[in-house]
Amino acid sequence: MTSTVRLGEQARVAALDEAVSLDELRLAARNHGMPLEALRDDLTPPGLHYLLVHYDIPFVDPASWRLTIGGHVYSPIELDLAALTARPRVETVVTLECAGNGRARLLPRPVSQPWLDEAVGTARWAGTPLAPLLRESGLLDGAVDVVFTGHDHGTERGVEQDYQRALPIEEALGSDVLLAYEMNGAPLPPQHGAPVRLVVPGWYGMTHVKWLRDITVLASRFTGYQNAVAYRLRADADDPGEPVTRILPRALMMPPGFPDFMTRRRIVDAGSLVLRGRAWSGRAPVVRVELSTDGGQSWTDAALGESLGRHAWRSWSARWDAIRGEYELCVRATDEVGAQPVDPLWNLQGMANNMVQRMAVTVR
Ligand SMILES: Nc1nc2c(c(=O)[nH]1)N[C@H]1C(S)=C(S)[C@@H](COP(=O)(O)O)O[C@H]1N2
Ligand SMILES: [Mo]
Repeated sequence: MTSTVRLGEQARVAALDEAVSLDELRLAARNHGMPLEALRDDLTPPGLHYLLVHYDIPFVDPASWRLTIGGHVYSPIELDLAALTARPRVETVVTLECAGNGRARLLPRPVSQPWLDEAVGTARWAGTPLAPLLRESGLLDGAVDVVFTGHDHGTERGVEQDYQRALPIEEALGSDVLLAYEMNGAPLPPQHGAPVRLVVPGWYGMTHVKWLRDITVLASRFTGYQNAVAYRLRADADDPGEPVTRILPRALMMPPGFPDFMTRRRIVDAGSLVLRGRAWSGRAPVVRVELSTDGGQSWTDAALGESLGRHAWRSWSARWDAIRGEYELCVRATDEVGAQPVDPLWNLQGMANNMVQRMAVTVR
């Protein structure tokens, strides 16, 4: 049995009747979701973009910031911010989603950041492509993984660590992978990785390492915590599981009408209305969005809006002739590989649960 499996045994699943704990609430108060009404915007204003920070936000001085590229390379590189921003500049609109989105809707509930549906946001990231820099560092034969290390530090299930995530070399050399220094036309805000973060379009959030300080090429598989223990789809503690990689399809609806304060149930006037939202997938292009007004028993097609880019969410709209009564609205996306499941796909750490969104609505 490998250490991968043993460390995973500490992942805790709540008892069936166990309420969200103060520890989970503390995480949820720090790491906020995107208010679903922000689905109206193509680009999420930075303060409304979801936020996930494993440890503390490190405050990094841009003047003394350096990035090193080393390891299994011929000529290691060190860059300051002026040298990085002087390199070719690329902009790309990318939807980011936390791999734990949907976790709190699993039964039993894996104990961690308790996201419902809202751990998502879309930004226009500007930066310089990573691949040319890796090539300039003189990659040696036999490179396997590229490890990205942030400035933040903590312990997680007993393991002290810098936040580190590795990408297979062929993914790290992808033409759309960026070292980003701007979000929606402004320098990165502290919470989103200032001064420089990694952006890997199409991959779940954990890959997009913030407060980047070091890039290390390895001639073997990275066995660090965030790759080998966290972010795996495990059936149980003995299952090493498959790694979590690209974003599965999901559609979300902008809540119609107005909310009840405590339950967030929507109140809508009877009549014809247009429901709107966004859909995305990092795995394959979204080809269809469907709406259900009867809790997922029957579905009708929504109209898809224009694409903002391969890895940006796409708007959808659907007309609903709302008649007085109580409803559960559902929406689901289908990409070229398949549709979102109506029922959740359970795993030990609550990763990649893209079950359909459900919204309680009263039509008056
Ligand atoms: N250095 C560092 N990078 C990180 C994290 C972190 O805790 N430390 N969290 C990751 C996770 S799990 C997610 S979902 C995204 C969240 O990005 P955002 O807060 O900019 O939305 O950042 C990723 N990058
Ligand atoms: Mo995440």
